[in-house]
Amino acid sequence: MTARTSELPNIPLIESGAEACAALSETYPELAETIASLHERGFAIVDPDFAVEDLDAVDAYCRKALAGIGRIQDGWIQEASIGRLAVHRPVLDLLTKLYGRRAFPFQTLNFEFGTQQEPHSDTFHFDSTPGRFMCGVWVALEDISPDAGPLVYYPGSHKLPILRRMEIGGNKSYPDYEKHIAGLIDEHGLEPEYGLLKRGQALIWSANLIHGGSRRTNQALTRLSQVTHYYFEDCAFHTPLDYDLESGRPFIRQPFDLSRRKHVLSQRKHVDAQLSWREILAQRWHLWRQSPPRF
Ligand SMILES: O=C(O)CCC(=O)C(=O)O
Repeated sequence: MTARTSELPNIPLIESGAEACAALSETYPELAETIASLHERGFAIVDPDFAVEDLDAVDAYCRKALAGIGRIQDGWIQEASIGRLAVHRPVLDLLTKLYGRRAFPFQTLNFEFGTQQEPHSDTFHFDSTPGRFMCGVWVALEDISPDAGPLVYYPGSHKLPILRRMEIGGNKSYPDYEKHIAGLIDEHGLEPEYGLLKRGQALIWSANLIHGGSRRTNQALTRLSQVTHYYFEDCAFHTPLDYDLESGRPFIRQPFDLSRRKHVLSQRKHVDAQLSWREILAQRWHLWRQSPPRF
């Protein structure tokens, strides 16, 4: 994306009004269905045409490395094929068109089995200023069985206001947050849908879409998957769970852009806070020492 920063949208294009989405569909008619689904329902299922060799390599790595662990965060630091799925050009280009800012991956998670994670929104874990410039891309590494605890999500929930920590009593624990989300699902009569994706398909979810892992009814079934979390250029990036509630200091992040292989500082023009130089350098040194492979 070559737009000057002053021309970048302050709301993701797909989360802007119906008119902006209609204009986006006119520009990219081949994406009309994806645009409509993300705008109205907060998710879209796409087939990004990943290389079969990459799917095979991630699948093989997960079966070996995840045995007995179940989950690995930032596996791209060890395994190049995980990084290749995260930086897959068609995904980056698609997200950039949909959001109006350049997308970059900053975290990967790989799972062997269904997570059975309670419903939550990513905005509680990874927030941005301007808001909603974050999304998740969930990739099926095998055909997903309804008995393997598929991803569950609540269409339309992305339109709810972003929940702030103070609204659930500030320092309360994560289970209090989960209870609050369960209450919202009841209050708004949100109906679940399940991610029964085929191998190689991907589900994009909006930052505020409520999602989680449904119950595994067959414990023997694997549910190999990769989630990549994306941020967008020229924002401030923060972690609501780490806010210092007493001082009101937002916890500013320095995400690592896997596609350009460099750390990205939060833009001070959005949030007047920054990590200290010691923190910035310590994070860079920590990653450098692990010498991630090229992908
Ligand atoms: O794969 C799942 O079951 C849930 C993953 C998830 O919620 C996340 O990565 O935010």
